[in-house]
Amino acid sequence: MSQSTLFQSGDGSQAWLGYQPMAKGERCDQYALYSNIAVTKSDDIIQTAINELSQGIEGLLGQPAIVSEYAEGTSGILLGIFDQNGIIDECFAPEVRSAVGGEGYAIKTDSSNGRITIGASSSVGILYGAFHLLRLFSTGCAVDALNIVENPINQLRMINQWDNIDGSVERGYAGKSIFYSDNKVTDNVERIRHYARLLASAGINAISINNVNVHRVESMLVTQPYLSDVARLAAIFRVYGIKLFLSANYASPLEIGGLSTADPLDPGVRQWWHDKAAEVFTAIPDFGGFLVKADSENRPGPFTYGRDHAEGANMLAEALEPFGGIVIWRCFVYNCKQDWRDRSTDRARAAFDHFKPLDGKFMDNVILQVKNGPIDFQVREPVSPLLGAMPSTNQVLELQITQEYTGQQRHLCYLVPQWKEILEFDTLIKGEGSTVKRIADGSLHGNRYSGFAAVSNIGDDTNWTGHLLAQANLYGYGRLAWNPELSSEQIAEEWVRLTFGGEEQLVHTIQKMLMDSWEIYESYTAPLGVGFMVNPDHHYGPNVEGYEYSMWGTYHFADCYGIGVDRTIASGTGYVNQYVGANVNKYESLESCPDELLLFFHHVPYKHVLHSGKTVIQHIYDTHFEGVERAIALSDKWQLLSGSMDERMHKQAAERLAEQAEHAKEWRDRINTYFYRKSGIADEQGREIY
Ligand code: GCW
Repeated sequence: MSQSTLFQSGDGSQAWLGYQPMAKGERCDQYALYSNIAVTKSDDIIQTAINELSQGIEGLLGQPAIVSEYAEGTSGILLGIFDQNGIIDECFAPEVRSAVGGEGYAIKTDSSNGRITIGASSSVGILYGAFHLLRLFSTGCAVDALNIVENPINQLRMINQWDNIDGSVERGYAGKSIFYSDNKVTDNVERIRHYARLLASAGINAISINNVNVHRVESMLVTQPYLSDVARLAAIFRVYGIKLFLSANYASPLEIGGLSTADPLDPGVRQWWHDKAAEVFTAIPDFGGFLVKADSENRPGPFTYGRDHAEGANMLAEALEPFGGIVIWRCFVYNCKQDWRDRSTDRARAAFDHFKPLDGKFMDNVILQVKNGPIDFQVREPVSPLLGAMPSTNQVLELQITQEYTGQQRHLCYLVPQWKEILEFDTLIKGEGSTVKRIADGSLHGNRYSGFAAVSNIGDDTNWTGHLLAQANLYGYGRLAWNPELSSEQIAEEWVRLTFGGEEQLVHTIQKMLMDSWEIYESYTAPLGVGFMVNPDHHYGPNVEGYEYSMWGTYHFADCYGIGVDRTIASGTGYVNQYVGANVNKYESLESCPDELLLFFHHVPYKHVLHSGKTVIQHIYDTHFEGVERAIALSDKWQLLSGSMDERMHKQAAERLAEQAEHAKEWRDRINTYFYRKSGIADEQGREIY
């Protein structure tokens, strides 16, 4: 590989916006034609677009971009909003202009006058267009005949930080918070600004900046002096087109407001929230609204006062409505004080049982946020039957980018393929074609609000995500929220090229590692959709009975005869009945239940034969032995890339991949030993089991 194609930025801190100097040659000469940037009219967001373009061009071409106001005949990159300047309008046919929505853009090359024009109906459209063009430059695409029209498919494309004001991050695996330390909002905003760039470049347009578990000090983020600090952060995100939200504590009137109740129907409480909303919107006029975890895992909520979730959420929604704010109400509600002997309570049923009866009762500015699966971000779960089940209620899909149950950014697990499966799942709620992606994009039910939310995976580690390759999940989430039709392979390839440069062997090696990683992680952890089997509390590492007798409702019921949770209508918890149409039979019947979810839906003997032809027990042994081999192979493949990227970046991932290979062995041995001893059935291949 030639020296010039080596990626130099070094430590991963630039993530996918590294803009490393290009090798001299045809492409470089082509891009050099567009190193002037001309603008018809600017504002803060367009200025951001200009800065980003300048920075990108300077990095790639090694020479500063020249920025000017548009004058007759200027060549280079031209930016402008439709209907403001004839020169922009002339570049695009009227159909093109009308096809560009609020956050969309059009890009067109006119090689006769050496110009690439980015036109949009808003400044943020220009910013997204600028990032698109930079992506083309950075991945070495031809730009001499561009004719692009793009709109985001999803309306809300949100990130949830689970950051606490003491600087810790709940389920954070990449260091401390970049937002807070020592019970204060940080003054060191450069990192936050850089984060805003990364998010906007991937298409994110909203962020909640504190943990959904809102503790005492965080509850005060809506009051001075904290509110001024929050306003400072809002200003950073604003110029990147990102709206700021706060997680709110439902008991605030009681805990910080000096009232004796937080009952949503109490007039004093209503007034308190109304005044609070007014105060917040005075400080942050474009504030997004509140994200709320209520009556969930010991957090306060309307249940304390005998009120339901609709009464609870609507009270906040009324307070925010005059200012255009919204309430995002999480549906992660279940009994977390269960007894394992009680076989009728099923955590998987809980969200649907709680919320489905409330369809139509929520105000227009309430959105329900529903986790992708009915349990909790496991490596494999069926799609939550609540998604799409409330046609008269706004919903967003919640994903988890942070790898709580998928290796905690010590193991490689590229999650985009998992998310794609979720999005393609057909709920059949309005007949065939009622896919989750059509629920998330709002087209299935035509709701006012819809979209994606996801728990962030970043912290103050130099490379943002601890595991360098976990950056692909953050990038991939944004890209998928923008356009769920993009393939996992495409997103992986894009990210690799942007992060490591374009050397083909390297691109294909890393892309393949990413693409294989989810399956590999699944193969050596909890089998066949049964989930958990992790150590309590921190959730890292194997512990088959870690949650088996606890109150959290996450059991696998393994005994000497068999394993799995009977969630059938015929003999189990009846969870299967929450699905619609052919999905009910698919999961109810042992014959048609997909292997990978078998133990989620059924309790079977160890000798039950899967569709694959193997028995359950042999499947467990085989996948665990193979999984370790494949984890070792990941590490070996990465070793071969030494020398084709900066050593520091290589080392970051090499260490994690080596740890993964070792830790996979521990998973293998604990799981295999447990089931060998429980079942008394030997491995057909006689491999070593302890
Ligand atoms: O995944 C579980 C986590 C909790 C988290 C909770 C939630 C923020 O273990 O740490 O709390 O879900 O989603 O509310």
